[in-house]
Amino acid sequence: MKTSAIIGMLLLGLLMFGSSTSFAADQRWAWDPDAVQKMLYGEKATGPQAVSIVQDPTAVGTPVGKRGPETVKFTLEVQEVLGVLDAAAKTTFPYWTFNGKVPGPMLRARVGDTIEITLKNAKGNSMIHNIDLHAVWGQGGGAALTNVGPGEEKSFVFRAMNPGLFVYHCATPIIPQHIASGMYGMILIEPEGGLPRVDKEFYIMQGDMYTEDSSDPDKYFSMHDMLVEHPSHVVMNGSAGALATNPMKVKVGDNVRIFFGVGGPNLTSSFHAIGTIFDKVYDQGSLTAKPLTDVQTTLVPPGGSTMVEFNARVPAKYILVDHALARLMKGNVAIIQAEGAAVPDLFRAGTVK
Ligand SMILES: [Cu+2]
Repeated sequence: MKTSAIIGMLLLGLLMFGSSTSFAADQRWAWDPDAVQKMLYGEKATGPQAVSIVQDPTAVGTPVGKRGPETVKFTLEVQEVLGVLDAAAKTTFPYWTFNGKVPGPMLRARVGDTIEITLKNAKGNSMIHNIDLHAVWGQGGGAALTNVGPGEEKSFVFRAMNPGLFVYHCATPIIPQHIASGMYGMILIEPEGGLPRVDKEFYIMQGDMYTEDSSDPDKYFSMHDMLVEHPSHVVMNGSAGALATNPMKVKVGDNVRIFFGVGGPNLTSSFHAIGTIFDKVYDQGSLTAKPLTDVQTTLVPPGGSTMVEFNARVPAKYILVDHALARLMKGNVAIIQAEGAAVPDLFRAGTVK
């Protein structure tokens, strides 16, 4: 039966039962084509109907500890999904992701490990994808060996030669479009002996996104805006404001470590936490150089990272931003909430008695 015929019958039915109280309240169905559409086919996949692509910031993998070099295997699947771009604005975006989340999974290994990477491209996807890991010595960081069409998978093996916190991303033309659509993540290569223990670790990445200017809640990629480097959205973990709506929780006194990276493709982050000072900054994601100490704001370029640590000395909502603060207005914010008793010796209202 043709759609028009179905709608015609539906309208006739509504008119016939129009005298009943419940249907009287629903009279709008009879003249609102959008409402009829919704009744027949369900909600359009917008806003909350789209899936969340926000990576769990506590998904930091397993620390390597004191073990020796081993063989480790990671499998990533490229998933092209309609995701929530901004939950408050009820907007969506056609994301391209590693494992359905932005950033992709945090991979964790140690220096000297032999690492097998398998990249799958889910059936039903529309694009070719690959993976370039900055931890790799080899052509394209692995991209040359992992070009996969929909339904395909490819693997390669590399030896982790340098410790550090490294970005990975898709490097399929048009590369910055793949990155701006969500295809980035990080691989941590721990030094011999592992990293010092802390109480809480978090995994956060910043990205800049470019959508066409329209009133439609379903946003689409704008090549023009990407080329002129004029983002509509700047995000942490893929979706505007998501890590502020659902703050990360720590206790007062916890030593906190953040693995922070920038997928880009274009913007350098002036990474800053409002209400605290970074006790340590492992600048540029180098884990073999001595950390900087007592830093307010640190630069993180696209395709780069930093590892920062601070003690949550007082209860507060520590607000993570790029201190190029116009980007806060474009969705770039996260909150670490430290819960516990006040520490008036460090911070209090009023005057000195
Ligand atoms: Cu891709």
